[in-house]
Amino acid sequence: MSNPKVRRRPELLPADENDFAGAVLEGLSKPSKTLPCRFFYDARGSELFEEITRLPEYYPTRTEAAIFDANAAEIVNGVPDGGVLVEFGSGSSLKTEILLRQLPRLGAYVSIDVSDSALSDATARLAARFPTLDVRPIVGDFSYPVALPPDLAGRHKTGFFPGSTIGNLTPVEAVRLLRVFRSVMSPGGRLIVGVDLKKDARKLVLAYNDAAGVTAAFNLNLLVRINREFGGTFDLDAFRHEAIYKPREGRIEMHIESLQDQTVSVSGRRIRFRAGERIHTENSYKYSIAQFQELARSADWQPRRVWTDADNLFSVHELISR
Ligand code: SAH
Ligand code: AVI
Repeated sequence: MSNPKVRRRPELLPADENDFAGAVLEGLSKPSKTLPCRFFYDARGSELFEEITRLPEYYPTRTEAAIFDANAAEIVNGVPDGGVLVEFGSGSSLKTEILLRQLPRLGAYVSIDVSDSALSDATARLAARFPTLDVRPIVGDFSYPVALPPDLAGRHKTGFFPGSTIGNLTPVEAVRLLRVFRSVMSPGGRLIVGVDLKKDARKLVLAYNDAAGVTAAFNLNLLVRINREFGGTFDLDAFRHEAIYKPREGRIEMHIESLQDQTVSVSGRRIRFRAGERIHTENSYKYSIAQFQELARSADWQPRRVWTDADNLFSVHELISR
């Protein structure tokens, strides 16, 4: 039976907030070339990310899910009946189901993501599994204060930001984002954030250089997307995936490296690459618990409880608006 409360077509934010063409040309024209990681997530990119989450080397997803499984009742304690759960970068919403099972009287679940396809698939699945849940998908960039549906104003909001997606921002950007979330959640509000922890560099490097090459395909899919959407002429065989750990910055960096001197055309513009030149496509910062709590305080959130796994691979933080 279909759920009349579920909006199957996600709401759309203005297109200029998602200006892929401008960002691509700007990023590829810089002396050190970059591409923003939020553009990984077209339909194929979202599928590849889901494949990554099931890889033996990629420990974050299953470790965080196990933390939710073990502590779900405690984590949702603080979500009042009729309250709203707002998830940023919800993707497949699979881990969210662990919390939703504990929240039969939730007022609404707002899922925000740049990936239209991931949101639509997740919304359809949630409608089937949670027939009475009021799901409100919004396609958009969470870096901007998202206007929540007006009928939810005045309800208590709990923000949910799992997956260590916060690690894909620099610490300065992360503080800015946490302030944006505070404004979306105000007045009051609570935030549950998943954060990958610092650990042995070899384990980290393997998680981003899997043997099956799925992470490489995820990274190079950015070039496939540019070829398709902007008449790009990237030869996929002339570039390779690279992921390295930078201990000083405490981050994994993903790059796409040119294997030869070459010129590529994008939207009619010619872009030169030297052999060995790289496009920086993603950062994935790893924090200690104390480091992340300090970062949260700088954004005017008060850290409360923290949940981790026995091997201290991953952490889930509860933050309260100050
Ligand atoms: N929360 C899920 C998915 C994490 S992958 C999990 O924990 O498994 C990161 C998700 O964030 C993707 O679904 C991607 O489409 C989305 N995303 C990345 N940058 C975004 C942005 N700036 N605004 C909105 N969504 C974004
Ligand atoms: C979504 N994000 C937290 C993932 C990460 O681990 O930084 C994206 C990813 N990149 C490569 N593998 C997974």
